[in-house]
Amino acid sequence: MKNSMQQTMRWFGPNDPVSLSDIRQAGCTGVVTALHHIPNGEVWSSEEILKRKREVEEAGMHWLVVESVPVHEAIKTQSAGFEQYIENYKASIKNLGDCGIRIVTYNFMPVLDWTRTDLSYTVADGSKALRFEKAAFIAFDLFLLKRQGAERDYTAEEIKRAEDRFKAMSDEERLLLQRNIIAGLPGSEESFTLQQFQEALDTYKGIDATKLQSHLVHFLKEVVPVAESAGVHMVIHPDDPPNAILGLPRVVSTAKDIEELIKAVPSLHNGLCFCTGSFGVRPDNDLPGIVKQFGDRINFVHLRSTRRNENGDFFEDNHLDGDVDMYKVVKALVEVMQERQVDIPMRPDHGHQMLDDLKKKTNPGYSAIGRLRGLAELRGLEYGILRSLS
Ligand code: DNO
Repeated sequence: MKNSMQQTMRWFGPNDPVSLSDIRQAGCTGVVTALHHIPNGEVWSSEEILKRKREVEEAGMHWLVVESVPVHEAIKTQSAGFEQYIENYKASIKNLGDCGIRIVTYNFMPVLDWTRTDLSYTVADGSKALRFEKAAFIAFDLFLLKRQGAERDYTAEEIKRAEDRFKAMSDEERLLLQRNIIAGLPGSEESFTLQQFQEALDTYKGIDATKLQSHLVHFLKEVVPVAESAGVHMVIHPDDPPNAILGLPRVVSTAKDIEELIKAVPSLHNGLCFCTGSFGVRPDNDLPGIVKQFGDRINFVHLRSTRRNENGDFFEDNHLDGDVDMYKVVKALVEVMQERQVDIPMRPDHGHQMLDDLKKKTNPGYSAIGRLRGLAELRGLEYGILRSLS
């Protein structure tokens, strides 16, 4: 038997409009979930973990990956109380390991988890996708947030485009843009008003990329040994989008960034959540190359494809379209799995809102049918690659 990707979907817990039974019917054997009801920074008790684990198992699947145990902002900025938050994090990891959950995803993005400007961008076939439009994002920064010194981050041409874009927006469109950026996308643990958002940005004053990276390395040096003895693989999720925004530093956007983290903490339990959607936005990221380079420590995979244009905008295309060469990526992953003799969990990351889901209230990116389509296409792609090996 050849090793192959374990097919999973993300489940946001009992309030998710997509049920465990839906996920099972999509052909998944695994579930990716988190205890979203536990406030960021508190310890996940074994009792709560086991309760969720049982729920998933009763639906005929396994809880394969935690996405995410969130890293408290105090840890990223090393501000008051951060040592205690690291201790709490260690306790959660130990409890997860004790309960048999072996893969934990997290990110180290300041303030915001993933960021988009448009959550219902209609593509040519009539389905709706998520999009990051640079001019709209700059318009938010300059004219809604009015961040001090923001104009220094952009070219005159970018500012002009943002001005024109802003002028053409109605009040409702401006409000919606603001909400899309700061009200929290599914899975992110924070949600802000404009004022709170500015205050959160201010906590990064004086923290550049070098400093943020040293905070991340400190966190890893503390947590990875605990993960190792608990039998847990930590996998960091790359920045989305993979470049600096709003004057905030970014430290997990390229192969070089990952290399530095590994150099600082070489344990194989310091691993990578390989997300083609995040890395793929940068043309200078060689995705199959990243799989080959870090194959020994990729323990979770997010597959999705973005399509970018020359203005720095991108939208989430169909899983096999867009700028990501999904064939080469999956082929490289298949090779890594045969070499390591492991099955790596994969989830179709996001999907278009389509068919019946267009009439429903869905979590942006996480509707059932779009992800089902993505998973089905990826499953077929991997199947073909595996068959061609024998
Ligand atoms: C977006 C997700 C991210 C991811 C976190 C990991 O859809 O890929 O929210 O879960 O960044 O910590």
